[in-house]
Amino acid sequence: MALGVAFAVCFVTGLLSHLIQHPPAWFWWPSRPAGLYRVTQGLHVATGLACLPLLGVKLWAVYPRLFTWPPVRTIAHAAERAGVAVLVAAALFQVVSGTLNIYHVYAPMPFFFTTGHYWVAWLAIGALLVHVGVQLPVVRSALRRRPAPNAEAPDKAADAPGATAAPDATAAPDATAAWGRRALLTGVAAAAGLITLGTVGQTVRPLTGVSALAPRRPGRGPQGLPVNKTAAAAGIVADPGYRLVLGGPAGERRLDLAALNSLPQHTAELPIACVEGWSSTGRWTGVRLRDLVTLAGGDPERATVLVESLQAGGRYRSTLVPAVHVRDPLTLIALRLGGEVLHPDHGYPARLIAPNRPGVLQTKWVGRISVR
Ligand SMILES: Nc1nc2c(c(=O)[nH]1)N[C@H]1C(S)=C(S)[C@@H](COP(=O)(O)O)O[C@H]1N2
Ligand SMILES: [Mo]
Repeated sequence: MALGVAFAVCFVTGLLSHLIQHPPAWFWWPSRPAGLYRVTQGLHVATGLACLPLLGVKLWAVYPRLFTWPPVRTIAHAAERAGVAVLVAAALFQVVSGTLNIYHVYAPMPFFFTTGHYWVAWLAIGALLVHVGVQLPVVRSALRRRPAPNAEAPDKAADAPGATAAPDATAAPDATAAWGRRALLTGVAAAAGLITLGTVGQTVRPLTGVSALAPRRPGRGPQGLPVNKTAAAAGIVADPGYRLVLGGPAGERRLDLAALNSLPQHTAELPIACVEGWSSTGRWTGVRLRDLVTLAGGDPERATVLVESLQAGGRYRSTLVPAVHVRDPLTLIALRLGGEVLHPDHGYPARLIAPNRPGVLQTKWVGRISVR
């Protein structure tokens, strides 16, 4: 049950993250609450990590059944076993690839992580639905049946005076029998709890101190924020001749830093919430994107905006900002973080910061803004 719940939450939050990054025409994602994505993606990574021990124990518990003889009895049995094979392979692929991704270990993944992780999620959830459907009668009777007092811990029951340690011939071969239900459940709950506590501090700030396994820590990094891509890695060198190119219905204009600083400045407390599950709040100051839209001759209530980085390549060099986020007064082209001029690794001279968006869409080193 715990594995099923964790898997379902992980699937739904992952799908949501995918839709926000690749929105189809029918999809709409609000700009408020500002920290919602931080919660949904935090849940995605936390439930995914909790699946490591849950899935491990599930596989260990059913392990003998994966190797029954004869392997196939009927055509229906063969189809069911093929479904289970897909489920096991896809589920393992998801938890392993997701974990490798948050620790930035890409060597064992000779494919683009995001694409693989997205498509195999559909395989896993499809195979899971088929599996649960096929096993529904078993699930139903198991949930209805109240365990007999002694069924809780077979080894204890065997020690009780007068009890005979006769093996239960009706029970399916099941590795959990050797352990006792309670010991097993306590063990897996402890493992899942430790993994969660050990990592969730990457986004739940009060737990940062106990999260020894967290790949990133909020508050840690230049100007108190973690950095994924440094300026050096992106090939960005500070250019004293910097001009922000602003294009729109009123034509194209170039704004140097003095011009940007002379526009009305606003401050917003907003998190960077990375798809990898870490997040950290900053106090950003800069120009409202909607003010730049007005300056470019666009309609700040309806315009969408393409934001492009000075970075020459890379998957995250540009983003399309939908109208809800453009019109939100919290959406800034930030020039400062915590009152200081942006650190080069945080996107100096200017970066996009918008409420309720994944980190990958918070473009750094902004060079061009096109109002549509
Ligand atoms: N131009 C550009 N902007 C970018 C990226 C990038 O690779 N290139 N990485 C993004 C990602 S994945 C995240 S999580 C945030 C991280 O911001 P930080 O490194 O300033 O904390 O920046 C985003 N902005
Ligand atoms: Mo990210």
